[in-house]
Amino acid sequence: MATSDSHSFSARSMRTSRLFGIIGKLHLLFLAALVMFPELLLAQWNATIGAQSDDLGRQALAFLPNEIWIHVGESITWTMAANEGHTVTFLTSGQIRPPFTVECPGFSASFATFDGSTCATSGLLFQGDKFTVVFPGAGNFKLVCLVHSDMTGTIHVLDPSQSLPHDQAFYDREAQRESGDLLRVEVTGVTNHDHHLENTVIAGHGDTVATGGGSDSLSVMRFSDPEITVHAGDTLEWTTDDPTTAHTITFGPEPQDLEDPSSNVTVDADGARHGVLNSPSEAVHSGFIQPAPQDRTGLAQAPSGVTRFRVTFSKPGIYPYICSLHDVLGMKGSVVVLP
Ligand SMILES: [Cu+2]
Repeated sequence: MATSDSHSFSARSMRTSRLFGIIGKLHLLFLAALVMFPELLLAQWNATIGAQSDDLGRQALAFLPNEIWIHVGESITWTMAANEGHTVTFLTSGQIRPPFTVECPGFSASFATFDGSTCATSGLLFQGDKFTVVFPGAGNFKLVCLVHSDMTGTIHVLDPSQSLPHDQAFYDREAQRESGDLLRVEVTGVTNHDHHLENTVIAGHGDTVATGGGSDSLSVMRFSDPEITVHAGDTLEWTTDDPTTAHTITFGPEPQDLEDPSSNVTVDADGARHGVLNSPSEAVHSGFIQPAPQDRTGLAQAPSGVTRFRVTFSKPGIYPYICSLHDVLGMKGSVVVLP
């Protein structure tokens, strides 16, 4: 017993000393490489993605900051700071924007290289996730989130002969300032008291803010009147006031297909979707309620968005509902239907 123990101990210590020898040589090789190729000591920049209020209801949909100047060969690591999912995506010039579920060719887990020739994207990132992109060539590159169309930025990759205008401390301060400004944006109509119409709920509010690097937006992931009372036979209308973010009004279990309305939804003459519920156990799903995207000269115009969903309640009861995209952020409500 004792013999085999001491034998395995000496074998282990020999292996350990050999391992240290190898590490020592690698260390020397690394130092030699730094002397010969000083560009290996390149700066590594940091930025954050998203910011949110403590109750998760206010989501800053933004790269913070959304404009960064770096040198060729350097990298930027983005860290997710919000529960709403985002992507870090660099499309090639003129590339058709793909849905975030499709990703672009070159999809990477936590690291990508982008020089403008092949698109690079992360998958859907959540709170705490990190994604690093290395930029081996000079250029001015547009940064986008494939989930949120008003969430863009610019990375200026300069030749080492050019001086950089800012340091990391500046970007850290800028990220703080921009996220604070976004989360404090005053959004009108957040409470239903601002609305003169009866039986209406605002399903999401938002605002878009521009910077020199691109655009940021704020979305309030809440229903304006989360507990509303109506009478049997009444029709309640949900309207979105968010310029970009989609929401749903979903009674019953969350469907597989979130984008399209459930088969029991009809379309009113004015284009609004409409469902009828005869008991709290029935299900109806609005599909995405979202305004039309901004149009661009020279391209086919986008169709009008579907921004309203109506539900007629024929029987009394308590009808809970969610936004199936943002229920995890607390976007839920209920309708109390009195006789
Ligand atoms: Cu929502």
